[in-house]
Amino acid sequence: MPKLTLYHAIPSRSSITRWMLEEVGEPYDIHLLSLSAGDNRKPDYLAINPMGKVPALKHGDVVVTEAAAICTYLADAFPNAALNVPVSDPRRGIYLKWLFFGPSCLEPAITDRAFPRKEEPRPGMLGYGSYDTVLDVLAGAVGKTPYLMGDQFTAADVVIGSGLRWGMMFNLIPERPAFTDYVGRLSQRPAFRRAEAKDKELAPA
Ligand SMILES: N[C@@H](CCC(=O)N[C@@H](CS)C(=O)NCC(=O)O)C(=O)O
Repeated sequence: MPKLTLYHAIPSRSSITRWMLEEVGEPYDIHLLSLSAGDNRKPDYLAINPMGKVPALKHGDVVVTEAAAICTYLADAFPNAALNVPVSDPRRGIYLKWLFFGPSCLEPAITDRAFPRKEEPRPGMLGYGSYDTVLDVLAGAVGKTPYLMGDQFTAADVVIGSGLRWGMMFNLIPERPAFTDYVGRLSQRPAFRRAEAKDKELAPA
């Protein structure tokens, strides 16, 4: 079985993938980096991820970067965990939509909120359109069923749930009942709680 290693920093977006690894339930190693010490800009790490960003995942000889891609990859690589929607399933398209919605719509909408631009861009030029549209679309999706894919919890919930949780934590997303219920439900998952506890143990003092 090829070894899994997560290049991780606490706190950071790599916690999304730590949670995903806990959901998958396969053994993995952590390679902890200190962003404040600049470990992510050192040549040995740039050889793993030339972007100098965490997370990165090594699985045998394969290196995957970008949190949402790592979640997608893990869900497909370990189908027994039932965290993916297989290619043969017509629901795969919707599943992929949510996986991409995280980094292409939700995250930029949040970061633009945190760091407003000097000039208001035309909504047509923004991949996410408008902050309000992103939130309305998400509220409609997470308010109807327990998870984005209905009763099935998937990698898409790890990606979208992490974004919503982070946004609400920093008051960049309003605490609409649909969001607090959804994130509350996800936060009760044993894998999420394990990931948080393990990060707490490892976190630099
Ligand atoms: N698009 C990347 C973003 C990753 C990212 O920005 N990670 C931050 C930590 S939250 C980082 O590595 N920052 C260190 C730096 O840029 O020097 C992903 O989704 O994985």
